[in-house]
Amino acid sequence: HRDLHSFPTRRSSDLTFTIVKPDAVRRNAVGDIIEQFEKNGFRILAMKMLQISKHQAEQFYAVHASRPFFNTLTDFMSSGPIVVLALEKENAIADLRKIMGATDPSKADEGTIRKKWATNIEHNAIHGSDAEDTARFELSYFFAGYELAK
Ligand code: 3AN
Repeated sequence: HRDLHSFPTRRSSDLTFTIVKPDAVRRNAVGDIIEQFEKNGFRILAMKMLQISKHQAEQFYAVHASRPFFNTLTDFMSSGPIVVLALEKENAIADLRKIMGATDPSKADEGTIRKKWATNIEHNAIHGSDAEDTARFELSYFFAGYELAK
């Protein structure tokens, strides 16, 4: 499955995947968060708004299946619309993590997206891929290769 959806024309480290989570959509933070991507040099390759089912959230977060927060996390992620984006930049994965801020917003640096918009460690406004293999899986979960800008 992964091999069918690899994106061979780009360096994997330059491509990442992000979600504006339901809490941030509810707070009308979509525009502000996308502005942060563009201001920080990310190019939007694909973007869409949708609501996922509980089952889809469980598939997407399968790596966290054994964690104690899996059930509330997947309830939350399926609780309202989300915005998913494919982003391109040199060193995209690491640089997105930098502007997101720490998972726990009380530990997030000033000026980060989570510092501004996250409510708590679970309702934390944004998801960003943490490595090349997870970025590849996450991109392929939400986008077909033909949907990405050239
Ligand atoms: P990150 O989103 O910063 O990569 P992960 O991958 O450790 O963090 O966790 C995935 C998601 O699970 C987080 N974005 C957050 O919504 C939720 N989460 C992580 N740790 C906790 C926790 N201790 N309690 C509740 N939810 C958590």
